[in-house]
Amino acid sequence: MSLTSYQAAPPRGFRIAGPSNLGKLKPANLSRRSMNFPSSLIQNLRATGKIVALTGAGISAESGLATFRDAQTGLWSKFKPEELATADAFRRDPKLVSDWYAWRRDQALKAEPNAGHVALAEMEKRAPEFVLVTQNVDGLHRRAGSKRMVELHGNIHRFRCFENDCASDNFDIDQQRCRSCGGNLRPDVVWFGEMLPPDAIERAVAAAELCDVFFSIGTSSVVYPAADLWRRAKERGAVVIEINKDSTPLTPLADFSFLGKAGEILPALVEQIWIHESDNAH
Ligand code: BJW
Repeated sequence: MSLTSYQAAPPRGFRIAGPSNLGKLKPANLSRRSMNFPSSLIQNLRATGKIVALTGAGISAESGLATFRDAQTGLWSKFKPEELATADAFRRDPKLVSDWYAWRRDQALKAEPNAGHVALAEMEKRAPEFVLVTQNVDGLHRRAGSKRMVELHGNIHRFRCFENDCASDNFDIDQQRCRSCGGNLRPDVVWFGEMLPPDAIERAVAAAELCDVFFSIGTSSVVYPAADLWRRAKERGAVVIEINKDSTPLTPLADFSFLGKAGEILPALVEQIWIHESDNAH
């Protein structure tokens, strides 16, 4: 299949659903004025249930969370996220790194899932073998209703013992201390130079190698091993679709590349593939 790039026009009228109105996200609430997607893509998606969606920080941008490689604002503007997200940074200055994560945890709790998160939860209900693989640690996919998901880089809302990786979770969260050994607590996320949870990367690779359609959504495609998953899918014959506000190293290699916001493109796609189809059947 040849490379195709589309400049996505926003589907006007799609309603953004937070957790409280997830139950109301029925076909009637979705926009009728959708984008036009290529018919080969529509056929492909309708014909298969084996879909993997890999997401990155860009999908949470429309919920108001900073992406990883955006400039940070305010208090944190003098720090580079890449330099704070390492075990060395934590060893050097645990308070600085813990405070940064506390700030991000707070931002994530205040944020609401956006239409992109909701559309992926809807896709899961319609595609029988759908797997969501996320690099995000913010918990917004789960809050949007996604269930079949793999968190590759952990979860910012959990902690573990930094000093001894103590098996018990007897933690003093307020003091950020492990009660078993007295050591510092760290967020249960994957920093640069650390192995991904073996179970998570195994499940992600297996899903990528089995799928017929692989979406890469809102990720810069530069952090490995996540950035390699699309290649594994493509080598086994999957169609690779990218949705991103800007181009990335994947863009020239994807089968379809949609330049635009995930929160606008994904709901329009779900509507056209599954909801129009079921409407037409009645
Ligand atoms: C929108 C949008 C909208 C905005 N709509 N789009 C092979 C080759 C080279 C290097 C390596 C390699 N294998 C391993 C490495 C080393 C390293 C690595 O990849 N380095 C590269 C940077 C060069 N990888 C690792 O260290 C990994 N571990 C590992 O491989 O272990 C084995 C090993 C160990 C020791 C030695 C050797 C091997 C671990 C990686 C862990 C990454 N951790 C972080 C932090 C998590 C916790 C936290 O959140 O604080 O994960 S770093 C950060 O990057 C975070 C993200 O999940 C990850 C990816 O970022 P993401 O999501 O793509 O965000 P951005 O900001 O980069 O991009 C946002 C995108 O959205 C942009 O493209 C925008 O355009 C777009 N966008 N708004 C659509 N509305």
